[in-house]
Amino acid sequence: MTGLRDRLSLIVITDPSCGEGRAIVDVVRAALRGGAPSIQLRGKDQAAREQVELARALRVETRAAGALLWVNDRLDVALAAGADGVHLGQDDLPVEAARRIVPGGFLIGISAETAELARAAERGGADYVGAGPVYETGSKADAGSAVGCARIAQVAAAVRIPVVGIGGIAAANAGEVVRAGAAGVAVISAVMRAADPEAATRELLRAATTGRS
Ligand code: TZP
Ligand code: MG
Repeated sequence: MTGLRDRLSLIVITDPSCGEGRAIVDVVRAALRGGAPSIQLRGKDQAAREQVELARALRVETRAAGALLWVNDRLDVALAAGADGVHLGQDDLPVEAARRIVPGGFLIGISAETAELARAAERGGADYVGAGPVYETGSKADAGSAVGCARIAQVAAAVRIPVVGIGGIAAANAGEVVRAGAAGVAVISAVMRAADPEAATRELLRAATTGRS
């Protein structure tokens, strides 16, 4: 597993409400044991100070496992913690602006729910686009309605950079998202709220990579 496309086959996204009083770092450790190639720190209600501390802890774990570490929204936190990349939404820093202040090789993912937004992200220098919500999700209040696999196919056909599907994805439907053209899937609840995050990660990875071939 070396190329970016492979490393985007599964992005496990953290959520502070990861269930049953578990610490995020412990759930991430389990996901890494299950083979997660990418971890994204998403701490919507966490202060920068708390995020940077957590990001540093996750940096240690991801480096040991050979996985990529991404930070959602906060480029400052990503850079301060030595993450591999940042994931930006349409209301965050524009990708062109972010590019001006990151070191060479730093990765930038952009949320783009339409083919047009995906093309703009690619033109601006994004390394991948995240598209969704593919299915209904309870994990993001303002996620909007499900766009379905047909939209994933449209977005994937519009750009050359990898597309990652997000929203309501679990082992049972990850394969169809990848067959529609996604390089991989990003999940919160399917791992963060799983009784056994290691096994859940392994299953998701199997489903996502089987969907490819
Ligand atoms: N962006 C679009 S849907 C979503 C985000 C962050 C939430 C994904 O969470 P889940 O639990 O995998 O549906
Ligand atoms: Mg965002």
